[in-house]
Amino acid sequence: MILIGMFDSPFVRRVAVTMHFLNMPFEHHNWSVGKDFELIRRYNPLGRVPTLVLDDGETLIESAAILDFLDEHAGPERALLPRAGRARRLALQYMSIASGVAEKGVLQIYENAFRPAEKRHEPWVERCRVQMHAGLNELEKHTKVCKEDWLLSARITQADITLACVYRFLNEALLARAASRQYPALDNFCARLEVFKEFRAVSISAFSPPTAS
Ligand SMILES: N[C@@H](CCC(=O)N[C@@H](CS)C(=O)NCC(=O)O)C(=O)O
Repeated sequence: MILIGMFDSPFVRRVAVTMHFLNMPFEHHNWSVGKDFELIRRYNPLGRVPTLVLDDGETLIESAAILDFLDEHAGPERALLPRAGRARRLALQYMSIASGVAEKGVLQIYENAFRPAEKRHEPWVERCRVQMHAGLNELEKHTKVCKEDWLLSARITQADITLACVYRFLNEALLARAASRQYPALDNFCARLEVFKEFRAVSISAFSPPTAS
């Protein structure tokens, strides 16, 4: 399989980390949504990442849909999203908040990367910032009271992977510039996950925002 997209995207990274946890080898095309836009569009009509090209040439887009495929491919015993009930509901809830937070972070970055200074609209950026921090506060609350090693059960789930990838991305791209230690429970929880070989295998170096061309 070929995974398209840079690992400093939390959406790409959660797919890559998941493939490592599920022992699914892949080739990586480290293409940028900025300068490699036309290349990505050959595989994904939206020109977005992650995009996963399967061995038979079929192409999957949208990280949630890709993760769904990977879980199905891994089988019910190894799947990373809990199968049913409250654990599944909560996992999806945490993943939805984390993805929403990531999207709000990406929008703030794109405001600078893709929009000329005179066309930027600070109230819109501030709205994204408020939404991002509200989501992070919610995740901080859940992480603080979580009694097990993982958010939902005695084993790792997709909620843990998604949360760690999103938080790392935000730290690299946005939060480090703000006051540190805003989210101590998230700091501790995510640092613990980053030590796993599956996370280390998908390392991100210094974050650099995309450029428009
Ligand atoms: N909902 C999408 C979000 C993916 C996403 O936002 N990808 C960004 C990179 S972090 C992207 O492709 N940006 C280029 C664009 O949207 O034009 C997913 O989960 O796959």
